[in-house]
Amino acid sequence: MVVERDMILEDLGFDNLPEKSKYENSDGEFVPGRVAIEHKERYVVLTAEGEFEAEVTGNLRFSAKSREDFPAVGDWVMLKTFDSGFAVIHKIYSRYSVIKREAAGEHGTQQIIAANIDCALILQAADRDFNINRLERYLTICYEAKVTPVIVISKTDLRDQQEMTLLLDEIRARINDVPVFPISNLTQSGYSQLKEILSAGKTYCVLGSSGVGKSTLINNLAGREILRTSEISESTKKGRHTTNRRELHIQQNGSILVDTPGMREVGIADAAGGLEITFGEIFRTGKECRFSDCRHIHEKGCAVLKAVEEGVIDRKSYDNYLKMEKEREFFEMTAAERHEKERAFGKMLKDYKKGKFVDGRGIE
Ligand SMILES: Nc1nc2c(ncn2[C@@H]2O[C@H](COP(=O)(O)OP(=O)(O)OP(=O)(O)O)[C@@H](O)[C@H]2O)c(=O)[nH]1
Ligand SMILES: [Mg+2]
Ligand SMILES: [Zn+2]
Repeated sequence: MVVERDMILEDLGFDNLPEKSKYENSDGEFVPGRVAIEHKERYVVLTAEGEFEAEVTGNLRFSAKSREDFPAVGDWVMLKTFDSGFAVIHKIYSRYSVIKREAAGEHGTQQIIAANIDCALILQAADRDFNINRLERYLTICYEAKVTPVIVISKTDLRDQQEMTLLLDEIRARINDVPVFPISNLTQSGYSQLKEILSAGKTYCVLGSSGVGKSTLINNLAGREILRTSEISESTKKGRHTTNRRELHIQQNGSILVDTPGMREVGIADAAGGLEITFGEIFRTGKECRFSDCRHIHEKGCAVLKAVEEGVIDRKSYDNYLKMEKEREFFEMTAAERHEKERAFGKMLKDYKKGKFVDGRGIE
């Protein structure tokens, strides 16, 4: 159960929508709602009338060109509701922000993690999960999504003060304009500072690897267990109640939190804008390179390479940038190839329907 009391649209973040007047002009047949859970093409949608189990119309399904044309958690949709508690989604409203990554195991395609998110809580645990290269990856997908990131370092109870200071210094050396909140879900230390940034009607998406404490954090903020959390099995070392779907929850203070399954891969898709913000210093320095299309790898007169040599730009950050930039280029190439294949296939189908093909040969 995502919500247990009568809701109004404002509780779902409605006031925060840039074009909310569009939604209010419904003709009575449809109601606006927000997708709270997505599970194998079944959705739980919250509306002012309550919670509905929903599917998309056949029309929406057939006209969908890619997965992005299907609803995602956080989406605002127009739906027709039935007394049985079932509803049909007719339309997805334009998204003001979309967190995406490259779909795991499917080069050149993107997967939506959540839509209409204001702020992402990037969780990393202070123990062995901690990895700054990965933090930069998450930052890149957040900036590309137009979502404000904050970094949350969990499990601080597993580290002593000195270790925590070192870890925070390490982050600061590479990332200096993102707030960092060290917390423990066990002792709830650091919670009061984190709670201060959670405001009513805004939507927060919790991101991070499996086992870092995303669901535990949301449960603790809710003050009770609304999500199952993983108990690590001693024999298999794997989580037993690991989160397997995205899920939106409205908190007592009115903030809206989206839990997500742990990510093993944070693949970079078309995230040129995200890279430019995450690696701002590299991009700024790059303006002084001799060649305007400098890739900062081995070119003569490269200002970035010089800054790396001089220690002005962190070498690990630079290496991570090159790796992600390569990934981005590879994504774009594969996506373009995929697109071209689909286009050719679409044309073939069209020609076939027009009777241009007989025995595999075109007849004009
Ligand atoms: N010591 C300590 N343990 C924690 C902390 N936060 C979470 N845990 C434990 O870590 C395990 C995993 O927590 P979850 O909240 O399920 O992790 P998750 O990020 O939701 O994992 P996925 O759903 O698999 O993505 C549980 O056994 C928690 O009790 C923390 O701050 N300190
Ligand atoms: Mg979880
Ligand atoms: Zn250069």
